Amino acid sequence: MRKTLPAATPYISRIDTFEANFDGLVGPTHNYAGLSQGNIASQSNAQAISRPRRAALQGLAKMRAVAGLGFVQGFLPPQERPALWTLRAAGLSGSDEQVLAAAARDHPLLLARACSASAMWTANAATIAPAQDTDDGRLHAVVANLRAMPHRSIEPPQTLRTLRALFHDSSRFEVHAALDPSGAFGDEGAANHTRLATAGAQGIHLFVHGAAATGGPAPAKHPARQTLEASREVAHLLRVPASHCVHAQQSPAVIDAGVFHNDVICVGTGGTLLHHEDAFLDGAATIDALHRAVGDGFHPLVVRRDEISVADAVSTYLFNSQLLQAPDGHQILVCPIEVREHPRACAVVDRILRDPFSPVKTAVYLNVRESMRNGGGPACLRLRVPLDEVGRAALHPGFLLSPERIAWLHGWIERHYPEELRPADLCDPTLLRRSRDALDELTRWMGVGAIYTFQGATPP
Ligand code: SUG
Repeated sequence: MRKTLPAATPYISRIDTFEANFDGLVGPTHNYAGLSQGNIASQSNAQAISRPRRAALQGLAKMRAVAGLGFVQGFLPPQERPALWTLRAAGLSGSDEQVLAAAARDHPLLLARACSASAMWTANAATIAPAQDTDDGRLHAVVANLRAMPHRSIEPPQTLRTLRALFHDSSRFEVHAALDPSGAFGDEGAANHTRLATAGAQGIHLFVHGAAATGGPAPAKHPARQTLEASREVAHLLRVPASHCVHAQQSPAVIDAGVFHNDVICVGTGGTLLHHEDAFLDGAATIDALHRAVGDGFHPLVVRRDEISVADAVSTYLFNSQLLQAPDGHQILVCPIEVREHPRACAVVDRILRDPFSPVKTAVYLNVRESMRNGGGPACLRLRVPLDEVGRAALHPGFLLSPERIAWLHGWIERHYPEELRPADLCDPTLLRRSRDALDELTRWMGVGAIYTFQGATPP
């Protein structure tokens, strides 16, 4: 069934354990700088005019829609940008205005990296294992190091501060710093991780890497961002038993076709794994291993290449839809509207909804086009956090949303965000000042104290 969105309902889940989603609030410097090699949308929209206000409102509308479907919804605040400390570390000095002017004149690429609002894609913030899966009964999160892309590698210290503020109760949560990016550890967070679980059972964790640092099959054109060594270390830090982990390699050919994260070609929740038949290097072995680990409740939904090509999957972001499981077990696919506009992608969704054995019963289409044009769909924009009511009550409430709080954020975005940004606007000191004022007001409203460098937060 296609659904129009229902009016907002109370955001309380009625089941014992549920998945809360923390979406990245798009920052005021959202722009198109073509910074991500291997990400086709980022490359092809380089230097286009961006619309930060529209981007943030689209993201907020998605949060409202998912909350309105009855799911617990939270947000992670934007990071401080421009990241002036990265420009100073590169040797630029003087006042903030002078640093920005020198960067624009002599180091435009460094300036673009320092201005990226890429922290909006919180699927790359961290990897999470819920309390019921870990050997010490606490939720563990490992911040992603994002070392593959220079503009993203500056995110982890702030992500650590932000997640430690959210998960502030150390008797229930532990947030680990990112893996050392030197050597074998390239980690992209939850974008390369899927937790599958059937009712009441401990979760099975699927970790997907692009290549092993020690060699073996690897893409020829584009970087393999996630390494096997990083996935193994993350699994270890999460304190998930090895018997509950499955490691699989992405097909190098799909990385070269633009699948820079596994969540561009695969999404799962509950017992369901929706994926393209070309997603994995050895698809049959991966599905077999998951079947053994998850048991009879495992439900692979395979999309054949004669239904949709990898290229069309990448351009529509069909598999970057958000898959949500309602308390009664039925699942909802939250797709980008690009899927509805593409006859083959839309036919895949309709086929899945018609399949009497498919747990996916509903599709919802949302417009997050400003993010899509940088290669971020609905699933990239959210970090999943499986919780029970006790865990939820232990979260910092400033990160959680209600209809009133969404309305406040709406007004805050309208007050502070620029309508449009061109590449030449990034060095404007007014953008820096407006962004800091906005974040200052936001964190005061959230009640989280000083978490940003400009507020005097000490780096962890
Ligand atoms: O890392 N784009 C992001 C998109 C991340 C999508 N996330 C997931 N698939 N989970 C990236 O490539 C583009 C920024 C620019 O070019 O201006 C960018 O960083």
